[in-house]
This record gives sequence, structure tokens and C-alpha cells, in this order.
Amino acid sequence: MQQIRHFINGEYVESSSGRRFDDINPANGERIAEVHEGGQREVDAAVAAARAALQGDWGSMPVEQRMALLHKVADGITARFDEFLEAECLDTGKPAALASHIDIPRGAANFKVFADLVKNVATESFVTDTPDGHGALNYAVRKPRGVIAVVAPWNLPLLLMTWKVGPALACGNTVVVKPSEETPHTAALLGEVMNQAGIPKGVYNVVHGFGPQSAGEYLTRHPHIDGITFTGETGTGRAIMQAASQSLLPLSFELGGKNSAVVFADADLDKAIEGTLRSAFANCGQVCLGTERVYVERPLFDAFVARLKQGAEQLRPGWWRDEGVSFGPLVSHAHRDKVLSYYETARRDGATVVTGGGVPEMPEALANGAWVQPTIWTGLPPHSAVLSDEIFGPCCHIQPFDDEDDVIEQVNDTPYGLACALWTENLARAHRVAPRIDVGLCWVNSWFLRDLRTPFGGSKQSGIGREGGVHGLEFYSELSNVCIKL
Ligand code: NAD
Ligand code: 6OD
Repeated sequence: MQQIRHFINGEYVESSSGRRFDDINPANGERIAEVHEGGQREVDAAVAAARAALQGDWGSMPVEQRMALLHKVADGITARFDEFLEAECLDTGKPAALASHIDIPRGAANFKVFADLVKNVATESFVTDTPDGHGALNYAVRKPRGVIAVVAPWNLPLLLMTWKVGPALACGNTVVVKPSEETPHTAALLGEVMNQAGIPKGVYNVVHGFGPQSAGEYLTRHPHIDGITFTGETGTGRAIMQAASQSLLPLSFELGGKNSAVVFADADLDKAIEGTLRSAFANCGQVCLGTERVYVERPLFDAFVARLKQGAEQLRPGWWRDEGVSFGPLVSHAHRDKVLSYYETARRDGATVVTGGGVPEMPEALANGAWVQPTIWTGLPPHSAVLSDEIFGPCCHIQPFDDEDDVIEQVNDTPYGLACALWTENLARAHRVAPRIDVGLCWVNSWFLRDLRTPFGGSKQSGIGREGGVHGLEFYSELSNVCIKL
């Protein structure tokens, strides 16, 4: 059985406790690896290695050299594309068509883009008047924040982990990563790439394990880390914030969502259907930016429901590597139980099940997988938990609307504020409506169209702070002002 060990100070190490847990392929329920569970000792060792690296080669390395090494990391991921692809698809069950298009290329891009960006970023300066007339020159310098704890989720494991590790290292920090217990594979593999690229020992460390009373909690409570960047559930964010309050640590949080799509009667129906099929069902609905509430202006409602149903029914579940497969399983049976409980709630609350609502028939080899059907509902009452809770599965509820102000109010009626997609051919409407939606990201006639220079993050309970482009630098570095009296 393959062993997945911690990566600390440039070496793969076993857990001192001897504790292990299983890495399961959710497509067939088979055990694919044994993962070493980290405890306080491993976290202490990883944090100590990260701190030593900060004070050693990495901390004093010229920026050009650091950036060249990060480019080598990106090239290393690309050179081992197939290994990363297999590791990611076995951990998650997601189709190769998706991971080879999004997850793995973004894993590489996250290093290149932030290396290039940091190299070219300027800081402010002021010439200041002084009473004696000589003046003073103020300029700000950016310093790395220090040892950054990166706590990552399972839905886009490599993409979301490197989305934090890339800018953290580009800013000169060192990191200790706690990947999700569901998807430890690609974070472990990245250690080999770091060594091959020549990244100094201790700059990138990985400790595997769970959250509470395991590696996640020990890391986020650790007294010698300097910041925590976390992607995951809003509830977990609360627990981490409490842990971080001990040392008053800076936090960057990307949390849950209950995102909407709004389809106006003047939308291009083909584009709106194609976009909503992706936003509701891509990655089996396990995308934080995904759409679970769809509002369609009444004249288009019936046609939209019929076309989305047709598209959902054409999705082909199956083994990640097989030709034509467009739909994977959920990440685990535990998550499937949660999603199916909402399928049941929808039924109890009187929804019309337009399509899906259950578990698909799968061939024998995949019968033990965490499969669910892509599901569309209409007709839910406003109080239904299906309309307020983040389900994180391949499902959406479609509701007609008649009035622009009214639909904006409904979209905003949630404690979350992550993303929204508007579908309209009326540019004036797009400009009018987009800023009134309380979200960090509003797409018009698109979804998950990413430019890594733009601010990314959630409003309300969907996050704290913005990453992406220069915005992440506020978290990954600290400005220090130098004032020189002339
Ligand atoms: P999760 O919160 O269960 O776990 C995320 C990570 O936190 C895992 O590594 C887990 O082990 C760790 N963890 C759990 N409890 C902890 C604790 N008490 N202390 C320290 N670490 C702890 O999230 P998940 O189920 O892996 O991912 C799905 C969730 O992530 C969804 O809510 C989704 O919306 C959200 N998400 C948000 C974004 C975004 O950009 N806003 C992106 C992806 C996923
Ligand atoms: O594209 C990104 O940078 C990003 N953070 C995507 C998040 C997707 C959530 O599942």
C-alpha cells in the first residue's frame, strides 16, 4: 500500500505516533494509500523547519533568484503533469477532462503568476515637508510576514493549495501546509517538485491529518506561526479564528457560499444554459463559487428549466480516465450522506424534482462510489433549508422572478456573499445590477472566468480579505515605513 508521509525540512517523514488513516478513492470506495497522521510533534518540527528556512537561505535570497526557483516549481508541475493528474483524480474521482483543463494547469500558474507579480510590484513613497525646510523622504518596504499556515480543502486540492503557497513563497515567506485529509496526494507530490527545483529545505512543509485535535488544530494554535490562510467551511473558519486569537494572528479566509445565478429575459439562452450547467454541476457541484439558487425572469422560465434538465441528463458519470466522462462522484460517502439528506429535505418541503434526486445506477466496478445524480428542483417554499444552506453538491433550485429590485433582494437574502452570475445582453442592466449584489465576485455572461490579477474573496460570512494580484500582498507581506530626514 502506498504510504503518504509528511514533508518536513525537505524530507518525507513518518508520524512519530505511528497513526495512519486511509485515503479512499471516492469513485469505487477502494483504499489507495495510507496517510500518516501528524500530531503536535510533526507540527512543531514543520514550524521549526519553516522558521529556520526563513532565517536561512530563503530569507536572504535575492528576489530574482527566488522568482527563478518558483518558475522552476511551475515547470516541475508541468513536467510531471500526468502524475499530478492521476494523484488528483484518484483522490477526488473528478474526470481527467476537468482536472487537466483546470486543476493541474492552475497549480503551475499559481507559482508563475505570483513570482512575476511580486518581482514588479512597487511600494509608495512620500517627500515630506519639515519645519526646518530640509524635508524627509518616506518609503515603504515590503517584508515577508513569516511562517504562514496554509489550511486547504478537498474540492480543488492542488489549485487551492498552490493559490496560497504561490504568493506566500513569492513574498518570501515559508509555509506549513495542512491539506485536507480527503485529498493528501498532490500536496505530498509537490514536495518532490520543490526538492527538484532547488527550493531550500524547510521552505515548503506538509503535515497531514484532520482538523480538531489533530494537525489542523495544532498548526493553527501554534505559537510560532505568523499568519493563517484558510479555505474551507464557514464553521471551520470560526474554530480557526478562535485558535488564532491566542496570538492575534492575521487571517485570510475563503469560506462557504450559497451563490445565485440570475437569468434575465434578454439573456442569450444558449450561453446561460451552458454557463449554468457548469456552475451548478462542474466538479459534481463541489465548487465554492458554484450556483445552487437560479432565478429566471418569467418569460424565459419554462424554456430554461427544460433546457437545463436536458443538459443535466446528458452528463456522463464514470471513471476519471474514461473517454467522454463528464461527471465524477462526491468526495466521500460522508459528504454523499449530507447531500442526499438535502435531496430528501427538498422532497419533504414539496419541491418538484425536475431531474435527479437520487443515486445513479453505476457499473459494478463503481457501485461502491459516492455517486449522486445531478439534481434540479423547482417550487420550494422560501423557508426551505435547501435554499439557505450550502449543500456543496450537484444541485440547484430554479425560481421565476418578475422584478429586478425584487430579485436583487432575494439574491442578497443570505448570510453568505461569495459569487453571482448574471446573464443578460443588456449592458446597462449588467452595470446597474452587478454592484448591487453583495458578493466578492460577480460574473456577467460567464462563470469561473479567472484573471489571477483580480481581487478574489467573499463578503459577509464567505470570507475575510482578498487574495489575487497585489491584493494578496496585504496578507502575505507587511509594509514597514522608512523615514529619512534629509
Ligand atoms: P473544511 O472546513 O471541512 O476543511 C478544510 C480544511 O480545514 C481541512 O484541511 C480540514 O482538515 C481543516 N480543518 C477542519 N477543522 C479544523 C480545525 N478545527 N482547525 C484547523 N483546521 C481544521 O472544508 P472542506 O469540506 O474541506 O471544503 C469545502 C468547503 O470549503 C465548502 O464550504 C466550500 O464552500 C469551502 N470553499 C471555499 C472556497 C472559497 O474560495 N471561498 C474555496 C473552496 C472551498
Ligand atoms: O480560482 C481561484 O483562484 C479560486 N480560489 C477558486 C476557488 C474555487 C472554489 O472552489
